[in-house]
Parts: sequence; structure tokens; C-alpha cells
Amino acid sequence: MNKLIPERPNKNTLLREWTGPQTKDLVLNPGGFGLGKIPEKFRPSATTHSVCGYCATGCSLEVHMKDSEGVNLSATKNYPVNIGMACPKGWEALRVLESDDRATEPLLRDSDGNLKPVSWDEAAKTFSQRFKDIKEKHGPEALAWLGTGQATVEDLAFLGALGKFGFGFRHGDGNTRQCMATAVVAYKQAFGFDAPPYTYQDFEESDVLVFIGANPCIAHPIMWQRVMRNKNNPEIIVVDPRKTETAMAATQHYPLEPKSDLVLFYGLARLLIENGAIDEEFIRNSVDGFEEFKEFVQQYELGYVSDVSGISIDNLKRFAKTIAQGKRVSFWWTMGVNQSYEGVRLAQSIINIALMTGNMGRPGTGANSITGQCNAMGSRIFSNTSSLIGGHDFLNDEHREKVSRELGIDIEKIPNENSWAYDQIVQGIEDGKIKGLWLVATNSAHSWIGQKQFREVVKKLDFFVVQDMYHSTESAQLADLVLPVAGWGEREGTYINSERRIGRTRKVRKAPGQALSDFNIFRILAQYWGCGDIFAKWDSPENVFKILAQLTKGRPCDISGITSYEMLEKNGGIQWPYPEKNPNTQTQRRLFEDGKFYHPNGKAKMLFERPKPLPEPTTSNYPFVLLTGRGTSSQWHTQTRTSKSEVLRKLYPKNVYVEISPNDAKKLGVDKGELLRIMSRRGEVQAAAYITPTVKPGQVFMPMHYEETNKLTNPTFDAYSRQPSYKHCAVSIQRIET
Ligand SMILES: Nc1nc2c(c(=O)[nH]1)N[C@H]1C(S)=C(S)[C@@H](COP(=O)(O)OP(=O)(O)OC[C@H]3O[C@@H](n4cnc5c(=O)[nH]c(N)nc54)[C@H](O)[C@@H]3O)O[C@H]1N2
Ligand SMILES: Nc1nc2c(c(=O)[nH]1)N[C@H]1C(S)=C(S)[C@@H](COP(=O)(O)OP(=O)(O)OC[C@H]3O[C@@H](n4cnc5c(=O)[nH]c(N)nc54)[C@H](O)[C@@H]3O)O[C@H]1N2
Ligand code: SF4
Ligand SMILES: [Mo]
Repeated sequence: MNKLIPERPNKNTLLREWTGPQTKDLVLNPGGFGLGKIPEKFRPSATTHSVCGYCATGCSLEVHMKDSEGVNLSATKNYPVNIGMACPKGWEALRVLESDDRATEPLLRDSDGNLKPVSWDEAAKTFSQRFKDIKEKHGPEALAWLGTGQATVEDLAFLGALGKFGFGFRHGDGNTRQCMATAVVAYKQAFGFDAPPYTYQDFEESDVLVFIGANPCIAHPIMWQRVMRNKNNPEIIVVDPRKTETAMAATQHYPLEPKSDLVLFYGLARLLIENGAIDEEFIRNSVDGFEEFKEFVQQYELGYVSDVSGISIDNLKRFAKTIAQGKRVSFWWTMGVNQSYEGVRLAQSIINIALMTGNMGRPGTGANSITGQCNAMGSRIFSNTSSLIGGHDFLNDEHREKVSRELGIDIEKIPNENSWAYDQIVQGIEDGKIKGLWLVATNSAHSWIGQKQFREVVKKLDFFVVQDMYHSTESAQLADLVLPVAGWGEREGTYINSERRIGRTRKVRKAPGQALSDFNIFRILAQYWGCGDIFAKWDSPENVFKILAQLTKGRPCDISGITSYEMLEKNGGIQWPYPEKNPNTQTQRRLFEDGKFYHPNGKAKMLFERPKPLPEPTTSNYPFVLLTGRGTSSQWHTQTRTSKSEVLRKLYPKNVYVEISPNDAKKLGVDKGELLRIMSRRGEVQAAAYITPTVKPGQVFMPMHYEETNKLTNPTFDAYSRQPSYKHCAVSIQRIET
């Protein structure tokens, strides 16, 4: 093991925040019991494994069982993803299940407007009656669901199949729209299929790693640990307006002007072409559109690129030279790229550079989008929202026929058009076109970019159902019906992680009260609706997995060779593809090793477009750029889960804060910790000043984990992916007079 990874947390290393005790300390938990001092209550009698249910790294956790109940956790040593490591959220995953605000029985809003407990029978009857009434009166266009990337593959597939084929909801989308839509569209257009090409081994094999709009030290700490194991003494380049934890650990940091990335990457492409740093053979055999791209980037001369991006000409040259000299260059991007009003073209500008320099399909290379949630990849393939279940296309009649045949579903029930995206669904409610909404495992009333609009429009709905682990979420509080759900650790299924690895997650706890797994809720609702017979074979998560595996046959994501959960467990998870015939059985696999892509001619396409003006530039009234994102590795999204752990709560500030540069703080006369008023054209909030040189003058940063942040953000979207542009809007800052 690399010496950078301490055996035990060490306060002198940057890694201390997320490196838990190693497996030899097995049952020592971060709550603080020493070996030999484990209270009887926590002393385990057996151990099992389960993939973590937070981020897309997909670490395996060892769950220590006592009397058939998981009592403690440690990180699995021999799993190819995390190799004995886990971050604080993983270590505390069991604790967040024990909380007073767990939803333990269905709740229905009564005539006085209060949520009152009802039986599952009444809940299921009400669910189908109310939604059926809407369908009869206003048609299927009036019904929509919003799903997630945090449920299992089997649950997402069930929700999507039930929603569209069973209940006949016209519209369905998920929180993956907020997160991965840009990467999905960028890959589909460039490669011919939504296919992140890498394997985590690439973190260790590159000699140059470029992170764009990604802060893995905080958001994907165990991926970062894999970078720390790289033995090539790599150059690590970070492109981020802020000096993030990742930027501090890098060898080169380019703090570009927010949203100037597209100009920067076109400029870099021009420099690389000028310097002859291209792989002509790879381009000839595997790429379409290079000549047009070469011509297009001619206009991005150095002086202009430097002016727009704020990066000096010398640094631009250094950046290009590092890529040119690298033998194995990998490009990694996350939300700083995806969450942009021109995210798709930006992701493709990164893909273009990887393609033209031949950094594709070889160890340590690739244009690699890092996924967010534990099963965002499962959602992309199986949720039946933006693509037809199993990696198919709603607009392709052959695909519809295949799905109809394989699943035994009447082809008339399979839509031949795409449904509305998240923002269009919200707008549809506002316009009175959507009357019924079903929210599953997402907390839009906090996380959505148009938070204010969302909170207002749900009041217009005839019926609003929220299916969640907790009754206290901002969204559940607004619902007409709350369905109580078993969370991670209380149900069975699989997730697909960022490197396309399918891993098993297990039930190690009983859900509290009458909470049921999403899977069982879907089975009940199907029966009450009267479409249970379509799903007769969908009687257990593993059986659904087998059906889905067969359904992928012949698609790039073919996993028909995976025949059981046991097989997944024996192999330390399995990456897609894994076809029935002649599968490649290696533990670490990357795509495009043969230089062949998924377009009919086998080539990748270069796509590009002139950058667009900022949707909301700063003005004298709103002179600051507000950046948003992840705050600490101990906070997860809207905090419904992580705020329930005492240990995690100690690791982050309780109240919302705004990061502001020392220069601006001085100019405004702001003291450390002082409460500030932050205003955008959408709203006004208060937040404590956190004065730090990690943000540049003129910029401020607020973490997304506090509900205040999305009162300010600006609902603008990428034209191709409809992903929200969370990372940029104009705000003003004022001291609050005392
Ligand atoms: N602890 C923790 N981990 C998480 C999550 C969590 O909530 N908590 N959520 C998970 C999910 S769903 C996701 S999607 C990922 C997100 O993971 P990341 O995308 O790595 O995290 P963010 O902080 O949202 O954004 C990354 C960076 O983008 C930068 N950025 C902002 N604007 C620009 C720009 O114009 N250009 C560039 N180049 N960069 C910019 C921000 O300064 C920020 O540092 O994290 C996952 N992991
Ligand atoms: N300003 C700003 N806003 C952002 C972002 C940003 O960077 N900046 N990032 C965006 C991104 S990338 C994302 S992914 C979203 C995340 O936004 P959300 O999806 O709204 O955030 P979560 O808090 O993860 O919400 C998940 C909900 O599901 C519940 N839940 C957990 N497990 C289960 C389960 O097994 N079944 C069911 N039924 N429920 C369950 C949880 O209690 C929680 O209420 O936020 C987006 N919002
Ligand atoms: S890095 Fe992600 S998958 Fe691994 S333990 Fe932390 S939250 Fe879980
Ligand atoms: Mo995300």
C-alpha cells in the first residue's frame, strides 16, 4: 500500500478527513471504541458485504452482524474499488437509519390540511384512485414522476416500467437530470452511446491527470485515494475557479474565470494542434470531424483565450505542454462542467482533446465523466426516463418491439416519444398541464434550481405523493401522501458505479415500523392499480435483475452474461459490458481499446459550437458571482441522511455559510463569522461570512447542503441536456446593520 495512505488517521496529513481505520482494526468505529473495548451490544457474530449507498465511487462496506442485524461497519479490504478505505459517510451509514423522523407509516393529508397516519391499504387505494381520476379527467399527459439515482437498479427499473407501461404516466424524469444529463448527451453524440470509458485503475496509471470542475477530495474521496496510489509521480492539473482541497493537492491549478472553460479548451486545442501534439493515426482510424474542428479553433488565439479565461499566456502554454508531453493523459470532469448552460459542448471540448491526442482506450487515459450518486449510472440505463429501459431508445421502433417482446408488454403501452425533462415537468405544473406528481427518493423542494417555483407549484397539484425514508424532508412536508421507505441497508439490489461496475447492496437491518422497500411498494401499487399481472415475474430484486440482464443483450451495455447476485459478489462487482458470449472477464476494464466507437461507422465524432454569452452576468447591483457545490465530505446533498449522525454533525458547520475572499471582506468591512445578506434576482438569504483566499475577489461560494442556496440560483439550462446551470449566477452581498 502506498505510504501516502496512513494506516490510521493522522492529523498531519491532508488525508486525515476521510481515511478511516484500516480493516485490520475491523470493528473499531469512528465513534471511538478501541479494540477490545467494544461493548457487548456491538460485538459482531458474522460479517457480510454491501456497496455504499451515497456516492458513485461504489465502495464495498463490511457489515458486522449480530443476531441478523448489522451493528457496525468497516471498509472491505479486497474489493477492487476501495481496497480497505471508506469516507465518513460510509463509516456512519448505519447510524443515519436510527432517527426519530424516519417515516414509519403512510401519512395522508386530511381535510384540515394535516398529515395523518393511515394503513397501507388506504394509502395504496388512495394512490391509485387519485391518480386514475386525474388520468381520466386530464389524460396521461397530466401525470409525472421524478425519480432518482439513489435507488437500486431493480427499483429504478420497476418505477420506470410501472410509471410508463403500467400506470401510463406520460412524463418521468429523475434527479440524475441535475447531475449527469450533460455527460449522457455529450457521450451519446460523440461516441454513439452513453459510455464513460474508464476504470479506476486509470487513476493509478496516468502520468498526467486533468480534473475539470471536479473536487474529488471532498466529493469522491476514495477516488482521490486511488490518485494518491499513482506511482508515476503524475502531474495533477485542476481547472476550477476556486482553490479547492483538490487544487491544493495538485501540481498545477488554473483558477479560470467561471464559465470560461469552453474558450479555454478551444484555445488549448489550437495550441496542441499548432505544436503538432496530435495522434494522426488515431484520428484517421477513429475520429470524424477533426479537419472542421481544426479550422474552427483557429479563431481562439492565445491573447483572446488568456483575456477570457484569466489564465496567463505562459500558463496556457504550460498547460498545453504538459498534455503534449504526457504519455498517458486522463481528463476527469464533474459538476463544474455538467452544471453549465453550455455543458454538453464543454464536455465535448474535453472529449475532443482526448481524441485528437490519442488519449483514449489505453491505460491511464480517457475523457472521463465522474458520476455523482451511487446508482446514477443505473438510472441512465434502466430508469425508463430519458432512454428506453435497458439502454434503448423510445424513438427507435425496433427497440420498442424488442422491449415489448422481452418484457411481455403490449407495444402500444411503450411510448414512441421522449417525455418532458425535469424543468419542463415543473413548468407543466405551473401551466396547469400536470396535475399529479410522484416524487421518489429526491428532495426537490430543497435541491431544485427553481426551489421557489417548485415549492409554489406543488400547491397547484391535484395530488402530490412523496416516497421517502424520512417524513421531515422539505418535499414530504408539502405532500398529500407520504409513503414510508426502507433505506440503504434495509433492502436488496444492485448499483452501477462510476466505472460501470455493478455491485450488490444488501439488507442488513429491518426497516422501522411499517416502512417498506421501494420494491415492495411498487409491487403493492401495481396490484392496487390493476396491472400486477404485467409484473408477475417481477417478484424479487434478483429476478428483476435477471430479466434486465437479458434485456440488455446486443446493446453496448450488454450484461446478459451476469446470471446471479452471487456472481457479482464472487467477482468483486462486474463492469459492463459482460455479454453472454465471450465476455472479457478481467476485473479492470476500459472501453474503446480497439479504437472502435458505437456510431455505425465505428468512429467518434468531434462536436463544437461557438460559446454563448453568460445567462446572468454580474452588474453593479449584483456584482458577485455565486458558485455552489459540495461543502464537506461529511455532508450529503439536502442532508436528510447525513444530519442524523452525531459523528458527521461534528465534522461540518451547522448553519449556512458563504465563502468570501479576504479582499472583498475588507472592502465591505466584514468580520469573520458575521451574518451577511445575500441577494439574487430570485431571493434573499442570510449566511455567515467564511473569509478564505480559496475564492477569488468578485466570487463567493455557498454549499448546496443548506436550503438557502437554491433560493438564489438561476434556473437556466443547457439547451441539449436540459441540465440546470447551478454553478453560476449574480448576487449582491450586504452587511446586516445592527
Ligand atoms: N460529500 C459529498 N460527496 C458527494 C456529494 C455530496 O453531496 N456530498 N454528492 C455526489 C454527487 S450527486 C455529485 S453530482 C458529485 C459532485 O462532485 P463535484 O462536481 O466534484 O462537486 P461540486 O462541488 O458540486 O463541483 C465541483 C467544482 O466545480 C467548480 N466550478 C464551479 N463553476 C465552475 C466553472 O465554471 N468551471 C470549472 N472548471 N469549475 C467550476 C466548483 O468550484 C467546485 O469546486 O459529488 C458526489 N459526492
Ligand atoms: N445549488 C446547487 N444545487 C444542487 C447541486 C449543486 O451543485 N448546487 N447539485 C445537484 C445534484 S448534482 C444533485 S444529484 C441533487 C441532489 O438532490 P436530491 O436528490 O434532492 O438530494 P438528496 O438529499 O439526496 O435527496 C434524496 C432523498 O431521497 C431519500 N432517500 C434516500 N434513500 C432512499 C431510498 O432508498 N428510497 C426512497 N424512496 N427515498 C430515499 C432521502 O431521504 C432524500 O430525501 O442536488 C442538485 N442541487
Ligand atoms: S467515497 Fe462514496 S461510496 Fe465510498 S464510502 Fe464515501 S460515500 Fe460511500
Ligand atoms: Mo449529483
